[in-house]
Amino acid sequence: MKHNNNPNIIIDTHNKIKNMEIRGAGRIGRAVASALKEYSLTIQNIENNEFKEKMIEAGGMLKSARPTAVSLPNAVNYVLSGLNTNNPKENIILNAEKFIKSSSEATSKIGKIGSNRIKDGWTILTHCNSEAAISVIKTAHNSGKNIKVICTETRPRNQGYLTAKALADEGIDTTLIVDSAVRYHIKDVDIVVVGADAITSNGCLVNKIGSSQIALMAYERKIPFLTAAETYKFHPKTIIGETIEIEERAVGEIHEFEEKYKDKIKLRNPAFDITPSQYIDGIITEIGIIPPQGAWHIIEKYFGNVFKETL
Ligand code: RI2
Repeated sequence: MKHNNNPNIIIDTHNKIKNMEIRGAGRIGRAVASALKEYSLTIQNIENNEFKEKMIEAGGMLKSARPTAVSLPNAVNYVLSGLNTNNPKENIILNAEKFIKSSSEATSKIGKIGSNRIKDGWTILTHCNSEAAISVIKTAHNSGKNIKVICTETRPRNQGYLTAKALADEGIDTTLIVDSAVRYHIKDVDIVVVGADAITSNGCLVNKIGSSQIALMAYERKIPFLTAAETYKFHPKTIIGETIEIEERAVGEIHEFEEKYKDKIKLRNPAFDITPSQYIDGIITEIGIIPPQGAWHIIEKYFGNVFKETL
């Protein structure tokens, strides 16, 4: 990727996503939409192909920041679909604003819909740090339900601490546990709600590493396992057989062994895993809770025309 030809706003956003200063699938989507809008405003001459070429190059650079969360390419493609119109600059700006607004609205709709699944007195288990899952939990709490939440630490980057603090700030009864303690605590859990980095056309969930083993434990205990996923978390290309790349992050995030062991002990750091659809009770979207089997229809409905691949 040619960094030199890309302006600061695009390089900065790319770097912040890569080093996880900007993280969480929804936030990443909104950040790239906003960066593309700001960048388009800096390009004066839009009469020739240069505008289009520059925007496409910027979109490509943003897409390359992290490989797994589909909100990233979906947001870029949605914004750049404005290039195929008579007023490309105007429509890039409009699309970026529309994406950011509808993403925020989707999170609160998911909160309202998902909170209906939570009963008074229940304990919810969540993993990592998901705006959409937190919206479900907060809405249940704000509607007067007396709930408790168990948050996993979410090694290696410990995003569970962010979730625990956000919930405690709302006055929600919050407990933080290490990831390996989930099976010990699952007897106290009534429902699991996690976020989503991508949903495939066959209804599988790609989410933070550890999600799939939690789903398996919930299945064993017959506890509902739900994922909260805006419709832009559905992966259009899985419908044509593409598979999703699981990001492997730097192993230094896990541990730094002393010199003596560096060549002797391998470290692996996959950031996401795949939960098969049979362990998922429902996908909470802004248009309702759909069964995993409904994922194909969502992709067809939302990505058939709107989210065209422009790169
Ligand atoms: P929202 C996060 O990934 C987590 O896996 C989380 O479940 C998902 O994004 C969705 O988050 P990371 O960026 O969009 O921390 O619901 O690797 O906020």
